[in-house]
Amino acid sequence: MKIVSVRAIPYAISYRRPLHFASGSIDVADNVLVEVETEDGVVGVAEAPPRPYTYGETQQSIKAVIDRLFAPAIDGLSVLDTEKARSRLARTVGNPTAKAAIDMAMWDARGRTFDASVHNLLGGFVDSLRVSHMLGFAEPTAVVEEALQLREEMGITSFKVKVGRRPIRLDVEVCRALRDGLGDNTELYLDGNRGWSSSEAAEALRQLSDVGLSRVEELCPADDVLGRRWLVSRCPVPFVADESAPTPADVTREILAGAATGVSIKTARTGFSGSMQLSCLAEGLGVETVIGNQIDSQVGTACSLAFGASRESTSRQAAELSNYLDMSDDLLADPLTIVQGQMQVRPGPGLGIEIDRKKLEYYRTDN
Ligand code: MUC
Ligand code: MG
Repeated sequence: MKIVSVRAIPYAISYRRPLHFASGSIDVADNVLVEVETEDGVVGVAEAPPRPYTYGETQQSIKAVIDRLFAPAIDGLSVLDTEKARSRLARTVGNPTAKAAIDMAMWDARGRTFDASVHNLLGGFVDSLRVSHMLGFAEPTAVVEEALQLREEMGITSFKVKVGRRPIRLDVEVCRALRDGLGDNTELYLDGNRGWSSSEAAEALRQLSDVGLSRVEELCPADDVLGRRWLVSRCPVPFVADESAPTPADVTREILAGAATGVSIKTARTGFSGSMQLSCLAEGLGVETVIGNQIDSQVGTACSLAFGASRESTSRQAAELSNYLDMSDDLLADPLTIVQGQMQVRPGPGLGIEIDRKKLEYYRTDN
């Protein structure tokens, strides 16, 4: 079970259509596939998506920190030593997605070694999750068309709507059009990626009070300390902390300060070990969690799925699992599917996924 090699493989797969949101946009999945190999020849995989506008990482920085610091730090550990690995990686600040990918690849290798699924090793609560899809910025008719198509073809009935534009009317019109077009039996919630001020967000919530939103996320910056608390104290639905609370300390601070009343858990930034910590913390604090999407490929989505379905509290809400659908291709030999709005957990071993080696050779950018 001893780790003998850690490989960071950059690749690039374009999106068929870009996703635009208040803090940035994505038109290419320029991720880093991470492989952890043991002396027994077992290879665990996961991946790190660079999000410079959220975490300061780039594809080059992820590869460099893994090659230079993280691979030597965990060389020789067992794949069971995830806590030792976490402690050694924590000596380097930042780099959350690089750290998370190593943790998850170790878990995948652990599952493969014991012929057990990661999902079961983590708790194995349910076998599938309800899927929620993120809708990026576009004209109201185009957003409604996209949502209707996803509902008709895949049965998706939960949508996170990206907001945070100025003037707020642009987003209010999209939300109204969605509710009119989809009717009452479809979940809608918002994510502002810190785009509005607290007063703009309050005004948007006032204008949308009859639209039936189930929750909202990062409508204004957490650094707008008093404005954010003021907004959250007036918010009639859970206010989710996403990029403002990526660590247990951040979550504790934001929730106890009244700056959020829910937490987004993204395996892409906290891996399985850190996501477990966050989930237990949120349960202890008594706040709801949602499995978020770091605009993941199918590799990242398989990780979110394995974790989200493993615990009771994380499986209650629809999980953001579907934005890989906008990619022009992916790396899995056996693609993920969404049927009747649900995604089924892969039985394993490990994450239950295999990388298509020909595709990896084609899309990798380091050869
Ligand atoms: C989200 O929930 O904020 C936007 C950028 C990113 O990396 O993830 C998102 C989705
Ligand atoms: Mg978010």
